[in-house]
Amino acid sequence: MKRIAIINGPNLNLLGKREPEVYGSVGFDAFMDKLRSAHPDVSFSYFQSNVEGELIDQIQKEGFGSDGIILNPGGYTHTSVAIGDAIAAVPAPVVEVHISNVHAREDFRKISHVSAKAKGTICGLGLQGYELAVAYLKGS
Ligand code: CA2
Repeated sequence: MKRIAIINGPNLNLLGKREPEVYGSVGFDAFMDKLRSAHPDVSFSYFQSNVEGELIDQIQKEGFGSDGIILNPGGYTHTSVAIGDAIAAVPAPVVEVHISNVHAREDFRKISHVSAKAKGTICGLGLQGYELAVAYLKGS
């Protein structure tokens, strides 16, 4: 069975509770239930943290223990060289996902320290971006 790790960064615990016009109205726990039912052949782990070092620890753990990582680093995308380094250091492919279209927002969101180290990036497609990343990692 494939093991796919989903890792969400800061503030994504607020999904479904705040700013639904930007990030939608579905919380991540409900979304994980849907994902697990749609893919009974995949073992998913889910981790969210607001702490940069905890995200790096999880990337290192899952980067050696899973078949692929779906990572939304939240605001750390635009600031964290260390998260980029962690992605480069692990063998598992990492797909970077953003719920919103970061290129259609403020200029600082156009910079990513993650994209160059990731296998690929999906942004602007809402939670469907995570589903597309699962489809990719299942086939890879
Ligand atoms: O679009 C994305 O997925 C982002 O990674 C989300 C980050 C933002 O800093 C990135 O530029 C793009 C922010 C996450 C905040 O999440 C919230 C969710 C619901 C309510 C409030 C914040």
